[in-house]
Amino acid sequence: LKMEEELRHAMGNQELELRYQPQISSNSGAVVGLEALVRWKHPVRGMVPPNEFIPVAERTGLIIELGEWVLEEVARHCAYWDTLSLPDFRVSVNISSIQFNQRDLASRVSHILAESGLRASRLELELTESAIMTDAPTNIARLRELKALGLALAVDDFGTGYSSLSYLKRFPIDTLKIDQSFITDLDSADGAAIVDAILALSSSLKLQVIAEGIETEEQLGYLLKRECHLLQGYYFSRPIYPEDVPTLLKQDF
Ligand code: G
Ligand code: G
Ligand code: MN
Ligand code: NA
Repeated sequence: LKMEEELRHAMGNQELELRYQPQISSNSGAVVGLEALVRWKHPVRGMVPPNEFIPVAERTGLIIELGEWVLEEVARHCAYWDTLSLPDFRVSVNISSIQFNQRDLASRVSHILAESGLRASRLELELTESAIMTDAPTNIARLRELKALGLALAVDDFGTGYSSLSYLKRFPIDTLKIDQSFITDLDSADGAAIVDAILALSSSLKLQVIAEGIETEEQLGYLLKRECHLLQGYYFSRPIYPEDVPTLLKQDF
């Protein structure tokens, strides 16, 4: 209960901040996307990691408000970046299963886009595999409503859930995000086999694929050899402050 009250207070008190981690095209080496990641700068406890407060926000329903704040904050940052004539890039936002389960999610997102001026084509929503595969028949309609707004959809933590391949094919999704646990395990035969399987699947379903959690030269080398489209991880950059994004976007990786 204490954490819940503190989090409620934090949201009203500008204690939440966003960081952005780049997503790099393996073809061009350019930054083509940024993943927005929320942080809680607690006045006494310092940085509270999202793994500690997102579950509290989900349990208490605060995640709805938090998630909408993230979209608005991304819109605010994009409006600023747009004044700087930077190369084109997309921003990915994590959507909790609690948010995804709202019947009116698409109209809420549509409203935020309209109010904030954020172009839908700039935005990608990351939904976890388990969120979209739970009650898949219902979710097809919700995913279609979201897609109809003109944004992109990615399946986060792919490989950790239980995907029905027939639904995966019917869902209007754009990108699979290979879970970072499989990238960490790339040095084992099993890990590499799973990554290969996900790459083959995305190729046959004509989906984009991104590897996250890349930390080493070896992991990168493996993924480049297998023509993984997009790359993300500490090897390239940790999540950075919004102020540092313009410089990062001019970098070639
Ligand atoms: O940034 P970090 O790797 O510490 O994030 C830990 C977890 O918190 C990840 O599972 C990530 O998806 C989640 N997370 C980070 N930012 C957000 C956010 O804005 N919304 C939601 N729902 N989850 C987030
Ligand atoms: O669940 P999701 O994929 O949204 O989680 C992303 C989380 O992974 C963020 O908390 C981000 O800070 C973290 N992350 C990003 N790159 C790396 C990496 O290379 N290594 C590790 N250990 N974590 C990473
Ligand atoms: Mn994510
Ligand atoms: Na993930």
